[in-house]
Amino acid sequence: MSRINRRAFLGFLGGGAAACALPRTAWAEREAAGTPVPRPARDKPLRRARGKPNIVLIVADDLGWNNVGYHGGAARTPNIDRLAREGVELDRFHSAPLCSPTRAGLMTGRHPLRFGIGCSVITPWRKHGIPAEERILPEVLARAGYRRRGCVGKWHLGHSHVRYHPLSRGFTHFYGCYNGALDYFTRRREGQTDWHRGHRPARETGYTTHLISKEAAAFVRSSPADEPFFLYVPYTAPHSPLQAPEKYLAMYGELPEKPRAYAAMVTAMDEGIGGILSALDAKGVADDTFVLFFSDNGAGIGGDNKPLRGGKASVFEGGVRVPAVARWPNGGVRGGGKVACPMGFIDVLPTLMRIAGVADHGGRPLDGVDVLDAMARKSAGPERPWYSYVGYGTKDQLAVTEGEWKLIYVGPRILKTPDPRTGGAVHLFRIREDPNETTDLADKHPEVVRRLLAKVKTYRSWHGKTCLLDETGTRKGFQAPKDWTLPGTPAEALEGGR
Ligand SMILES: [Ca+2]
Repeated sequence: MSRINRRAFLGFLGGGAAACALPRTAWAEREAAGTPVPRPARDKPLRRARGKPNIVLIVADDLGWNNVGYHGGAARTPNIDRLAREGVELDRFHSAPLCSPTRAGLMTGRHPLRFGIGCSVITPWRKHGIPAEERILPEVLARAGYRRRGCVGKWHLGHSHVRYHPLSRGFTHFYGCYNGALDYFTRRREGQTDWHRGHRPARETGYTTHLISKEAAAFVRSSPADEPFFLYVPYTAPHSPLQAPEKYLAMYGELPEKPRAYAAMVTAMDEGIGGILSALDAKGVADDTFVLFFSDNGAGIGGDNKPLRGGKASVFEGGVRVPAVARWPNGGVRGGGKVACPMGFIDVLPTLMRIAGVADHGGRPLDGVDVLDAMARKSAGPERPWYSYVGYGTKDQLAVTEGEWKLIYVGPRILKTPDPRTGGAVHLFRIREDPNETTDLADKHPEVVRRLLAKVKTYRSWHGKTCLLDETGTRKGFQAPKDWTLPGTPAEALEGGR
C-alpha cells in the first residue's frame, strides 16, 4: 500500500474543502413531477486506484445508543471504544429507524423513500430491492478504481431475483445472508438456510458473528498490498434472535436474561471488529484506512437507548440517533473527542466519493453531502434540514430537525390528513437543549409547527408513487426457495444492466 503523503492529502482536500455541496432540492420537484430519469450506464472499471485509502464500513444491526462502552453501557466494547479514542465519536449521527431503509440510504446517498424502501424492511416474502436506476456505493467506488469490493454479512436489500444480489450490484465478493433475523447457529430463515458465498449456498458450522468476523479479517489479509480495497461488514448482531455462545453469556451473568444475551452478542461483535482492526495493523495499513462504524437503527428488545426517547422503528431520537465512530489518521480523522455536526447514513456515499476522489457518481442527484471536513474538525459541517421517516402499516412517522427545532408527526398518512395537528400527534422539541425529547413545545410555538409540518409534508411527497412493499408479497402462503437460492442466473442479472 502506498501511503498518501501530506502534500497529496492537502492537495485533494483543496478541491472541495471550502464548503459542502448542498442537496439539489430542485431534484425533489423534478422527481415528484414524474420527470423521467435516464438509467445510468454501466461503468467499466477505471485504472486501479493507487495512493487512495482503504475503506472499511462496519454496520451493527439494532445497536442502541447506550450499548457501547464509551457511552457507559453494560456491554464491554473495547475495540469500538478504541476506534472512538483513536478516531472521533460522531455524536449526532442518524440512521433511518429500520434495517433496509438505512442500508438503502447508505448505498445510494439518497433518501430511501424516493425509491420505495423508506417505509419498512424487505421481509422474506417481499419482492422488491434497490431499483436498477439507483447507482450504489460499490459501483461508485469501482469508478474510483477500487477493484476489490467486499460485502460480508447481511445484505437485506432485495432477494427475490439474482438481479438484486450484491454481486449484481457492484460487489466483487459476497459472503453472508440475504435476510434479517436468522438463527445465529443454523442460519435458517423461513425454514431454509440463508448463508452464501457468492451466489452459492454455503454450509458452515458455528456462530454467525464469528463467521462474519473471520471472513472480514481474511478479506483484509488477502488484499494485495499495492492497491486499496473497500470492505463493507454489515453484522447481523445484536438483532434478535438473542443468541450467543456460552463464553460471552458468562461475561454478563449479573444481567437479566435478555439484556444479558444482548450484551453478549455485542461483545462478540466487538471482538470481531477487533480482529478486523488487528488485520489492518498487521498489514501496516491502519493509518491509511478510513474506518466507519455505526448502527443501522436504535435498539429493540434487550438493548438500551437511554437516555434517548424511543427505540427501533421510531423517529424519536432513540430510533435514529445511533452510536457512530470514524477513524482515518492520515486523513485527519483522529485524536479522540466528539464531532457535534449532525450527519448520517445518506452522507456516507458522498463522503466516500470525496475520500476516493470521485467527482461524479453517475447516478441520480444525491440527498446526502460530504461531511469529511466535519469529521476531521476542519469545518462546522453543513446546515440543512434532517429528515426521518418510517411508514409501515397505515401510519406515517415523520421528523425534521432544523436548527434548534425538531418536529415529529405520528398519525395517518400525512398527505391524506387535512390537518395533521388534529389528525395525528405532533411534537416539537428544542433538540439541542433537550436531546432526550422530554419537553413538548408544540402548543407554545404554533408558527414553528406550521412551518415544519409544511416541510415534512413536502419531504413525504418525494415518496415514489408506490411504497412498493404493500404490493410485493405477503407472508400468507410464502415458501422460501430451497437454500434461499435466488431465481435467475448471474449472467441474466448482468445482461439486465445490473
Ligand atoms: Ca436494524
